[in-house]
Amino acid sequence: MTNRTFTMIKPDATAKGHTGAILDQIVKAGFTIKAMKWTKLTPDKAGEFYEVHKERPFYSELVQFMSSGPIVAAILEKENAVAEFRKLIGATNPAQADEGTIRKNFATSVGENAVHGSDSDENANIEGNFFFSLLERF
Ligand code: FUP
Repeated sequence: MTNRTFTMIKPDATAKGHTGAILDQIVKAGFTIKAMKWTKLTPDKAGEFYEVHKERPFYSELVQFMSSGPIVAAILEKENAVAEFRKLIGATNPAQADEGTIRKNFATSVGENAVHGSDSDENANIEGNFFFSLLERF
């Protein structure tokens, strides 16, 4: 699984009409789309996805935000995908993100930071399985 990662284009970015531009940047960076869907998380599903952050002070705000509008969920493939994609999206806080990264280009704050990218191969697998059945990935 080391060549796959999982991403979401978050509600702030879909609401602002950045979906196409973000997908274009991802594909131009050499990632292949192996699964993709336009969907919306319920608060319960968002809470489940971010369960690991349950004790953090920003958890309820995060759950509220991530269920506030549509998202794009996708499984991406590239050699060394997890690390390469983290590099492409930039730091969690867009103010600290490098020039040209997706978060520098499209995010507005730590909370509303345009995209998610898995932080390990193990989580990429878990997160991909959260959204996609075997019939929905290629
Ligand atoms: P990242 O892996 O870069 O998405 O960042 P984290 O796993 O540290 O955080 C997950 C999500 O929690 C972030 F995308 C946004 C949210 N968050 C906040 O809202 N406030 C914080 O201080 C840190 C994270």
